[in-house]
Amino acid sequence: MTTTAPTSPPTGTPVSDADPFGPEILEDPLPFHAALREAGPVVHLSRYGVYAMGRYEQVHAALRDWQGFQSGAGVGLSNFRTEQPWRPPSLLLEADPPHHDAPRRVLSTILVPRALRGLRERWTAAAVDLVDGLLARRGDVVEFDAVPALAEAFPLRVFPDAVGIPAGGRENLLPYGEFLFNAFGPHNELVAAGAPRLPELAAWVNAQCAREALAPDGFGARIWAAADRGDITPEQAPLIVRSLLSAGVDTTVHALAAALHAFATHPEQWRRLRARPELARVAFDEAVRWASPVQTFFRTATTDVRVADTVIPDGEKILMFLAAANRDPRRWTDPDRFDLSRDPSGHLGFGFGIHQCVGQHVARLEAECLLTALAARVETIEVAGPTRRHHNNTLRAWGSLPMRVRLG
Ligand code: HEM
Ligand code: OVM
Repeated sequence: MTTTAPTSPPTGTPVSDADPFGPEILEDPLPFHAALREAGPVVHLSRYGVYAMGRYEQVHAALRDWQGFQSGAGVGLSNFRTEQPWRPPSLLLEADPPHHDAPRRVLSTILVPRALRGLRERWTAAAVDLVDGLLARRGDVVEFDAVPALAEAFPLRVFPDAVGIPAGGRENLLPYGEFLFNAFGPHNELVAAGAPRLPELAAWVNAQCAREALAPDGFGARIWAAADRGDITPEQAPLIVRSLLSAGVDTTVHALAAALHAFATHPEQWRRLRARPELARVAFDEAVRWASPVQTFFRTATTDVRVADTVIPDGEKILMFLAAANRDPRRWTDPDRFDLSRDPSGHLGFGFGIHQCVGQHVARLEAECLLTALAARVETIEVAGPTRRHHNNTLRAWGSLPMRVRLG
């Protein structure tokens, strides 16, 4: 058997020395995504000794092939076969069948659309209340920063209550997620900057996962009830609650920010939504396709796997660019257009296959409630000043989105 040094790709495979986790590409990843797609179906990233895929066809195929592209060795750069994970691995995200099966079944039952029906009324009222509070101030033109005022405020108002965690300490949720999503990337400055607070944040999150910490009627209590029924073990329950607190906040915050930015820069699409508020759901999926708030995840080759003409050796890491696939012109007409009249289904912003986002119905319900409440009161929405990106190794995020809305 021959061994391949991690930085030398099979001959014929295109090589890139770009750093997709460096500040230039995080500021504007689109040119790199285009170059990656153009270079070939699979590219070797010499800087990290990993393979990368940016075309829809190959990313989709890898997401479907969980036998060849495993998650159990971690979905970040770190390879759990050789490196110690920074926290006990997720029983969903970082697990393969058969271990993945029971936690996945439990969580998908708790988060299916019909199980969320009872939340719609409460979340609609919460959205109307938030929007009214923001717009009540003065006159018929209002300015605010949409990141804290809407994109962060709404999920933080509804999601932790739905999980059933106590009120104290919720300010830890976003910083914890911020660290977690940085930690899927290389150990760069973004990870180093978050590290000092990690022990405190992780201890708080873990404490919220205990049965005693959780309200009797939330997602968290339903996970513990599944343990009582024997569907999962009592040791698994707190880790599954941890998945909700890990994956359920920053993702929706940045997705909502992306949707608000999309509308603020596409006034004709806002008019469409105003005329037909039932487009809110498809608008959110189109925003997730267009912006891909979760940009990337890794897999690990379980054997020598062939992608086009490249054989990726067993144990090598593969970086899948969901964001690049979501704008692949081979799959999408006019991929860079944010367009409510397209059918965005099949986008990879929530992943695909056995790990496809189990919380997607929660995310869509949040977005539907907030966008509908806004559309009912806001005639026009525009960018009101310099916007600022927030850099994260996995998330495409806004730090600030100054906006001006005209009521009507
Ligand atoms: C999985 C994106 C919201 C919980 C995923 C995956 C993606 C994703 C791309 C697939 C990961 C992979 O294949 O390795 C998003 C986006 C969201 C969002 C863009 C918001 C717009 C949520 C919410 C929750 C959640 C609200 C919780 C209620 C999870 C969990 C997994 C997951 C637990 C792992 C599922 C598994 O491995 O079987 N998400 N997510 N997500 N998501 Fe989401
Ligand atoms: C988890 C988890 C953490 C981060 C992201 C995610 C996008 C899942 O702990 O299961 O899915």
